[in-house]
Amino acid sequence: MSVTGQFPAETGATGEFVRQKYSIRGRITADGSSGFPAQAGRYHLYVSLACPWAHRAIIVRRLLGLEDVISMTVVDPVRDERGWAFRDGPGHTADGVCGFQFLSEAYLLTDPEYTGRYTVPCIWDRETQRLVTNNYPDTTIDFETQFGAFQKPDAPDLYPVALRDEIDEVNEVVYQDVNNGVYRTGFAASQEAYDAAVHTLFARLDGLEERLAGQRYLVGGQLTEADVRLFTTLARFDAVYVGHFKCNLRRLVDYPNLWGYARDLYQRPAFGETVDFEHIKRHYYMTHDRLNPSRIVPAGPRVDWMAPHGREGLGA
Ligand SMILES: N[C@@H](CCC(=O)N[C@@H](CS)C(=O)NCC(=O)O)C(=O)O
Repeated sequence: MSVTGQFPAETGATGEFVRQKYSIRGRITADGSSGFPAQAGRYHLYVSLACPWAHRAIIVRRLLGLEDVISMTVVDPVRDERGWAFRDGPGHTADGVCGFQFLSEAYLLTDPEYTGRYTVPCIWDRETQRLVTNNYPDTTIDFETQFGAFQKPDAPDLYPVALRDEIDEVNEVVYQDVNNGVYRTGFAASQEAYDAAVHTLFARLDGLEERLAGQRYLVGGQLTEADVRLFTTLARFDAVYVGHFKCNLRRLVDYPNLWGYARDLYQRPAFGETVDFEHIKRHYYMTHDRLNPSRIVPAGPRVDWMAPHGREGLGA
């Protein structure tokens, strides 16, 4: 079994990991002006519980109470050269919506000429029988800003107008250095590319550690989209990135503030109950053959995510 395209198609001239550009970029809008109006029961989210980009959408859907509005299917965490597949198993199921066996079917029905990767998360439209988007940064923003009429009454405002500029700024550096930084480190194909990526990653984590010393959340005094985006990488850090991706200057548990912050979020159902360490570990260790040819999944780490975090009193 091998993973298509990871090497060398996603490797640049000096061995650096280059992420593919997103290719399906429809938007769902409250007023329907984009051609995809926000409606209950119309859209279906395909996710992997292992994938940090998909995990954002799962958390936001839950935080906003959109579970009955946007349905969801979880893929088998282990991916082979055919791409993500739907099967019944622990924490994942066959595709009850379209009866797809592979996620590729959704992409090829949308565009028979599609040549990109078949990625999660992506959103299927029952009405037009096509994918609306696989562009994950838009997905959570659309749930937050376009599905207002369908959110639960006490849903948090994760993308408040007054904080958007700061959230966007934080998201950009967190994306470059942390969310994608762990992939740049893990998939580096030269020592030089690895060295550059790993030091950039940890310099940014050091900065975030300082930022979170006196404030509970990344931006403003409230939970926002920025916290969701950082969390999904932190949740995977010690379980897979430290070992499998060689992000090992420090572990998450070595950063008192970041570790407390991650536990503070984890201890809320939308975060903790959507983390599946079995899917996470099985996916990374069993899918990237080049990095782990034995496909052995490690037992640890043993970490207490429910330990008190003591961050309740921190302000903005
Ligand atoms: N769509 C985005 C991010 C989503 C993404 O990378 N998802 C991964 C899982 S974490 C995936 O579905 N990969 C499938 C593949 O590469 O074949 C991208 O292309 O960079």
